[in-house]
Amino acid sequence: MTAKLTEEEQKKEVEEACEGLKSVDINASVEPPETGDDNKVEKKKKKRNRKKKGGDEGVGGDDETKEENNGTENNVKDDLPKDAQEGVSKKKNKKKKGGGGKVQTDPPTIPISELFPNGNFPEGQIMDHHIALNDQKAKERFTSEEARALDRLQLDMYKEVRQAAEAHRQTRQHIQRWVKPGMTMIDICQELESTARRLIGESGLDAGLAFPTGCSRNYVAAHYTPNAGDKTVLEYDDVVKMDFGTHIKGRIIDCAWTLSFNEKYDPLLKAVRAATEEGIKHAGIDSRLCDVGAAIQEVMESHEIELEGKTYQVKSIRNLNGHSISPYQIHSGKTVPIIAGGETTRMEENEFYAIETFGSTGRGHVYEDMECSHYMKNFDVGHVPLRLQKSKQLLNTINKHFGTLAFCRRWLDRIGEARYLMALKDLGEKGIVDQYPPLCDVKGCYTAQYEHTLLLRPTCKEIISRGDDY
Ligand SMILES: [Co+2]
Repeated sequence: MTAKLTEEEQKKEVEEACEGLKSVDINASVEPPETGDDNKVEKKKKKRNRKKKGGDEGVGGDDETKEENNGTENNVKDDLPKDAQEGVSKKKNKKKKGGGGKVQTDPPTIPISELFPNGNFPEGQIMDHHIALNDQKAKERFTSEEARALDRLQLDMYKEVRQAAEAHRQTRQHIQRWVKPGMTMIDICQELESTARRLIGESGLDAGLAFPTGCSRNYVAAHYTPNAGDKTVLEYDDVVKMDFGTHIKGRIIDCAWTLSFNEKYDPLLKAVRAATEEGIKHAGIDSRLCDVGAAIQEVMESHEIELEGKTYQVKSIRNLNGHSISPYQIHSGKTVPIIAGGETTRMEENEFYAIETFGSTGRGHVYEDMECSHYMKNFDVGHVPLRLQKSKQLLNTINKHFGTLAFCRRWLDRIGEARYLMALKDLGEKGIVDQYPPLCDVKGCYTAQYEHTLLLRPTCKEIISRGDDY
């Protein structure tokens, strides 16, 4: 999930979008679904898998690319064809036992807590904080005994968010194997959400989905999920941003990938994936947000894609960004730009960040359009007395089921709410519940997204949501 546009931004975007609309011609031909699986995958040559334990970093060229394996599947990494990945994940499932835990089924049905009964959920990818090579002081700080002690104190919290991450990984990898063109977006969301609910062990506000399943297609970059009655079908030529969240006790994993079947979009996906990796690399305690944004844009915009004979430079979508995350608060104050010129504010120890980047073949900015599906209580609004009975009742329901986490209309439907649109509007006008309509670039263009959640631990950064898929 990404940030809401401010009113000013929104106005500007609409004006700009209207003034300079260039129609982009595309042929959305639909191809038979059976060809949908054989995605070509580029080989990464520079992959190195140096195993490393503990926080004692050696000296050397690019410290940040070092990674520690979490003992499960991260050594397989991302450069296998889809079919091969399937084989890998089946093998992986067999060895994925945590102290006598159960073995996952295919499709996955067993809660992560039962796979790892000792609570030792897989650690994410471990990287060094981004520091200048000659900054010996910073290096010592991250390896000090004090830093290690602080790190150990937070193990219980690490376990919660790692459990959420494992539920995310297993859910998304199931969806990646299962999803096919021709399915409706509602079917896809229901499969994803019911799987995630089981794996996370949904339980009130203590464990569950952190926000609705974004499945924004093509020129829609974010915040689309179908409402009831939406008949939209996934097409072979679609480029879909699959963005969903899990949480344990409010510790949120916000993580997204781009789903496509037609190989012609691979250069776009590759650009955005590389840009997100660049953002991850530049994140760290004391990193300036503006430097992360500049590095992301540099990588993103060094890529091109040719579609129907026309070459596009991939653009960073300039009014979308990553963000810091706090308990039960998906966007907690700091934004991580994906273009140069951002704020000089620095990242700090113990912060969680969603590093997400969006690339586009369109104008490279988005505006709000189409029917709204995503909503969320304003985190900072306290108790507000309400007169309308229906608004009161709806707010009680929201408080009970979602608290300050984002939700969608389908989720109100499934807990038995009906005829709530007026009340939702009322809560919106009173500033209690904010709307998050779909965010769109120009019609006809294509947008892609990759996103990971990371934690700036005292000793290292942990890419908690990392998997062997991305
Ligand atoms: Co996000």
